[in-house]
Formats: sequence, C-alpha cells, structure tokens
Amino acid sequence: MNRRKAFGVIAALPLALKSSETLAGGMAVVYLVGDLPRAIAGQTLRIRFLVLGHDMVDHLWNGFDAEIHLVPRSGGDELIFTVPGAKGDGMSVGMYSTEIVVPDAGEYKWYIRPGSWAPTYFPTLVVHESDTGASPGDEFTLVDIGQNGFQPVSTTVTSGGTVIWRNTDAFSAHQVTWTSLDLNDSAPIPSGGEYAYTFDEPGTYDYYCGPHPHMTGRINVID
Ligand SMILES: [Cu+2]
Repeated sequence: MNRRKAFGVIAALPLALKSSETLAGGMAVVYLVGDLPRAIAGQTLRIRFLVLGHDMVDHLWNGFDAEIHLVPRSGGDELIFTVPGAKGDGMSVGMYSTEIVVPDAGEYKWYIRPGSWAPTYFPTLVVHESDTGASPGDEFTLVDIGQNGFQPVSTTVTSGGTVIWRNTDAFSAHQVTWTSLDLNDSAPIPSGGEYAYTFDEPGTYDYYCGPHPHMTGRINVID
C-alpha cells in the first residue's frame, strides 16, 4: 500500500510541473478564422487564427510567437511550425496568419500554442494526397473564386456530384451564400482555401458572396 502510494506521487510529479508551467500566464484561447482550407500533402496550407485572452481582444497579447503542432495519428514525428507574433503592431490585434507545408498525407491531432500558454486543440486535420481530396472515381467540378467573381458563373453537375470552390483571390476571403434556406452556407473561404458541397437533389441553386453580393453564381443539378 505504502509502496503504491509513493509510486503514485513520483508518477504525478512531472504532470504537476507541466500544468503549473502551462497555466502560469493566465488563459488564452485560439480560434481559427474562417474554414481551414483543404490540406494537401506538399502544398501550402494557409492558417489564420485569433488569440484571445480571457475571450477578449487585447492588444497586450500581441508580440508572442505561436506554435502549430501536428501529431500524426499513425505515429511518427510531431511537426512544429513557429508563427511569429505581431511584435507590437496595434493593427493586428491578436491575429496571426501563416502558411505551412505538411509533407505527408494522413490524419493529425493538432493544436496551437500561443506563446507559453496552454494550447487550444482543433478537430483532426486530414491531409489529402491529391489536389481534389476526393477518392479516385469521385466526380467533382471546380469553381474558381477570383477578382472577377465566380468562374464559371453557371455550373452544371449530375445529382450526387460535388462542387469545389477554390479561392484564388490573394486579397480577400469570399463566401458561398445560398439564396435558398435549404442549403448550408459556407464560412468565409480564406485566400487559397476551398469549400466543397455535394448536391443530391436535382434543381437550380443560386448563390452569392456574403461580403461581396455583386458576386453571384448558379449550380444546376440534373438527374
Ligand atoms: Cu466575395
């Protein structure tokens, strides 16, 4: 009994040290800004995130380096990317933007650690082998989002087909917002990001960009 107790104390010691270290500075929570783009092995993945202290935007939190950690679920080495902080730039309150390249496809448990504060974890990052992220044989149609709007403006797919919107506009996020109440709107799609939607019901679906409503498009779904 005594021996067991002593062992428990020793085992708990490293954990106790670690938690006091990570909790030392108070609390910061990291939020992703926009949908995470489709991640493709060997290609640039843009990640934007907002660090809030006690759920408030506070410029005093500027200037800390953040770290993105990717832990392969299949084992193997953890990937760590350092994101330089804003270094006192008052215009970029708590906002970080970075581009990383993940060399290998797979599933990653991942988190962002803001400075020396404890990390915020995110849902599994799936890194795809190919451009489309689709399995071989899957049908998909690409719509480009650029400075000239959605191209092509009108797209036809067969039911069950998937449309992928890719934002190639380096200057702005865009959005796929449906005129119909039945479809799920995208979150803002950051530069370099993608958004996919699979259409099961034949029909005509009109959409526009929320922040830039002059940008419009249509998806025709046929049997
Ligand atoms: Cu737009």
